[in-house]
Amino acid sequence: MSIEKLLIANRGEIALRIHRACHEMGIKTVAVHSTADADAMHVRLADQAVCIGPPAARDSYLNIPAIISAAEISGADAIHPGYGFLSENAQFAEIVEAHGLIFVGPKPEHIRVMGDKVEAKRTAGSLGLPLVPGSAGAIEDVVEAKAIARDIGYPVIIKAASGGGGRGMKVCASEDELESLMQQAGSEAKAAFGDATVYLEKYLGDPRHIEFQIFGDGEGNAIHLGERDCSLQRRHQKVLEEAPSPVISKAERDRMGGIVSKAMADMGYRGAGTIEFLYENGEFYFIEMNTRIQVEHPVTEMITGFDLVREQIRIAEGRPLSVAQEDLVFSGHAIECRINAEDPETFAPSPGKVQMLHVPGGMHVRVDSALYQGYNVPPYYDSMIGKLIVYGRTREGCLMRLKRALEEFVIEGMKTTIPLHQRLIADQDVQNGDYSIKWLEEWLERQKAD
Ligand code: MV4
Repeated sequence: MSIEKLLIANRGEIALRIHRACHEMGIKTVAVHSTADADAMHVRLADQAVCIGPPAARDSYLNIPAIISAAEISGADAIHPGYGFLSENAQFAEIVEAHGLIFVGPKPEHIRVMGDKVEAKRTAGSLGLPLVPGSAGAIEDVVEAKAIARDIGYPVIIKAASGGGGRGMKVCASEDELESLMQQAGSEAKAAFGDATVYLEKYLGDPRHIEFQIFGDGEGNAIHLGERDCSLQRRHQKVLEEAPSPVISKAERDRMGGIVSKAMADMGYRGAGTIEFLYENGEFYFIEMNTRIQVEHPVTEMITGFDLVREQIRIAEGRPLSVAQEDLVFSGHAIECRINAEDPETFAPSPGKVQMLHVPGGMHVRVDSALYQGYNVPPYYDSMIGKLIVYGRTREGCLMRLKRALEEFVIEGMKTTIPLHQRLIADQDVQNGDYSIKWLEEWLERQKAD
């Protein structure tokens, strides 16, 4: 089932990333766009473009009938959802397939299972992934919650089954707070996701966020591409990611990589996926699985030389995995800085017209961005306008090159987080790789103070 024409159901840098992979494979592309994105780079470069609605995402990039119609009108035979928007919508994947189109992504049933955090955890446990101690499934009542919390010990964390990405979590320090926090978590989850289901876990105080990239062929074979350390986050938004993690040894990578790829093979997983862990005191604890290509995938590409989007498309065409685990070599170090159109101190969005653009270049420097001089960054979408990804043979060399590349980067016309990255990578803890998921927000507090 060769793909000849692929519809890109996304915008911004990832739409461009997918377009590039397609053209390198001889596949024609169809861009879809909102009225706000008529002048976007992915629309200009694609072989065809279809306007699918007004600026609001729910009426355009989330508008399933409009996207399916665009695929039919343009004669596309596949749809790539990118990240965000419809990428983890199992129903969308089903509808795409029901129209005889190829969905470039996992089997709908796997998207659905991993979208429910309770089901995801149950599945991960049954596949042999290490879990955070906690309730076996959803918690029905306070008596049960108290028994489990006493058993695992406080503090505990209450999470929403439909949550994910940090939404709807409550940390509970002692039994007196448990009942009221459970009620709060349940009603907040009901309001936000239409589902009050919650579950309980031991609260880990100072972990790192380490995620493994995997690929499956959907027929019982899977590989891993090592880990990424994404601990530097603000309000559950990643700011800087790196591969490999500064704290994971080759032995640990091989061991955990073996466990995750065996799990994905056993589940019959298809396509790209990420298994997220918290890592504390030398132990991994599964928290969630993402069933999409991720923003930070380029750091894995840099240290493996393996094109993840190309592989997604090949697997969607029904081809086997293009590399065996033993042929994958991890070499050197890569760091990605997410560049947002935001005030680097207040993080207030700062959309506007690109008055001047100079992107860094040189050896081992990659910029994934759909910006161009004269482009108007619209205010309706995520503020990420690009990513700077830098490779070095060593982590130290990578940081030096990143500093150099950030110095070269010029974006005029809006505020960006480039100055934030310059301050961040100058910090001794970041230089030492000595940070946890709490580090960035604490550092930002200290920065405000001086
Ligand atoms: C946790 C945790 C501590 N203990 N679970 C936040 C997002 C969601 N993916 C899971 N999250 C967390 N789960 C237990 N048992 C702390 C977090 C967390 C976090 C995790 C990864 C990256 C950044 C974070 C920031 C705050 C809290």
